[in-house]
Amino acid sequence: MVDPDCLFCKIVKGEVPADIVRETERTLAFRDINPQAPTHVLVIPREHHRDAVAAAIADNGLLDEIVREAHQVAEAEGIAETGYRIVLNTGPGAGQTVFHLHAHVLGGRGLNWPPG
Ligand code: IU
Repeated sequence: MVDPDCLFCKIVKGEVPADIVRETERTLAFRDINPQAPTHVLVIPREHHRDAVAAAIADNGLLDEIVREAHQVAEAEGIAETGYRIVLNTGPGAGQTVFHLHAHVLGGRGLNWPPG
């Protein structure tokens, strides 16, 4: 499923450029254009799902794959040992601005808790 108006679907199709760091059959990982940490990569499914909950309902196993890919990104970036954060903003009130599931992978600096 593809949403023709979705920016991340356009990245998947190669219509909008992105700094891609990893690709699998079902996922893509690229650097966030507005990084909030030394490592800030987004892992997305190629298929369009508006958020993590929609993906979990529609496709058993896809979220597992997103998390596994997030860890592969962390390994490649050298932040897996120290620790990193996987963020799934879900809904506008939580700061979701792009309605195509994306897991933020953040690390390379101290990360405070609670988040803002
Ligand atoms: P959010 O969880 O929906 O707020 O995250 C959307 C992210 O997508 C945000 O961190 C943006 O900087 C990022 N992003 C991007 O990497 N490339 C783009 O073309 C656009 C947004 I628009």
